[in-house]
Amino acid sequence: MSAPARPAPGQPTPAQPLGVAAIGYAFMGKAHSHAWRNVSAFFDVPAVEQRVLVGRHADEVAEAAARYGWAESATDWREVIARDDVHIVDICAPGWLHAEIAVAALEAGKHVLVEKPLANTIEESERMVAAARAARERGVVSMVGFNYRRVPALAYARQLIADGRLGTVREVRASYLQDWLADEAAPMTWRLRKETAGSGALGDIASHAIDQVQFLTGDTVAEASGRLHTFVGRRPGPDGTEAVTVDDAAWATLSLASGAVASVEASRVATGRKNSLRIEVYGSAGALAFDLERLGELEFLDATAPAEERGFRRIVVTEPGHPYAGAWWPQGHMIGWEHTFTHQARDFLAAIRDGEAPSPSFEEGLRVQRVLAAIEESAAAKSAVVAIAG
Ligand code: SOE
Repeated sequence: MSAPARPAPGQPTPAQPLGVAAIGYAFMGKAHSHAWRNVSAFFDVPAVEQRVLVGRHADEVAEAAARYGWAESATDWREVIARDDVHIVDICAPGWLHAEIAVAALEAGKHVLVEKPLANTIEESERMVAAARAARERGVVSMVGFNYRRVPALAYARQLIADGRLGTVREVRASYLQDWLADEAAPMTWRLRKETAGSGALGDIASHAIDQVQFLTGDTVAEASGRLHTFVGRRPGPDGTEAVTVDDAAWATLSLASGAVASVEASRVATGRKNSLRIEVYGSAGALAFDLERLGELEFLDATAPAEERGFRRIVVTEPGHPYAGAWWPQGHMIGWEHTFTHQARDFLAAIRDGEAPSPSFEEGLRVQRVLAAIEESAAAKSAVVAIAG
């Protein structure tokens, strides 16, 4: 670990706690609040104070702030990012707000953590990357919240692959299946409008799968071909039914720079699948399999073992030597989905302390965005293979 960096201008000295403001108090705001509340108790990172929770509706955000441990609530994010006692801005708002808030916060010298996907469009993502680069010169840190990188089993899978235990990676199968939209009566939300969400299952959950493909293999997607489909075209809203303008499901095949090939499938109408991010990686010397619905386990096959002994073994990823696990409970005592956000906050705070650029950076977020855009372009063209720039 490098020597602790001097605090960026406007940031506290190491002895002072970092003040956090979170923008958004729904599902992601709740998950991030839980992480900020616990991170300094379980990990050796700078102390944080949950200063302000921001949301549009004064009463609701005040109630959420009290419940989730925030000192205050507010409705105007612009006033909040101007405060001297706020050093970290955590953006949990819908995608269409990411770019405006992130750029303003970075320009104000605040460290920024933003929920995935980075933004709704390439243009917004590029603006965010430019602001993050300029801020980095001033010691200001930024990161995208692809929280599944912080599932201990997936972080360990990456280590096994990097250590060569799979040999040459040939194939990755990644699927992310949910069913909260399987019911045609499920109501309209901002997640089903292109202008607020950017895309449907593609940006919301295929983005996680694509990030995992690149994270696990350390490789980059070079080409994509894709297909999108909307099964339920209208959904009930407050004023009658409304048109759904995003995909319910997405499929893609991806070529990686190394020559490996990945398939990605994402659906929010996969009846019976609740939150199933499944990843399989096949290499010349071994294979791995993971399912988020059993997130404490990793299956590993060592193909160098004698054929008679070969088979997938189930590793319970709770040993002190496994990533993040040692900070929690004795081995075998499982942690859950919410802990991935605590691990994410841990890595973000460690990067601030050490003056290092955390991963996934906004550049990595933009790279995922380019893959999403290529899948959309290919789907619209109904056959094309689209090359990914950069
Ligand atoms: C909704 O589909 C959602 O909450 C995603 O937005 C999250 O990123 C994923 O972790 C769980 O599902």
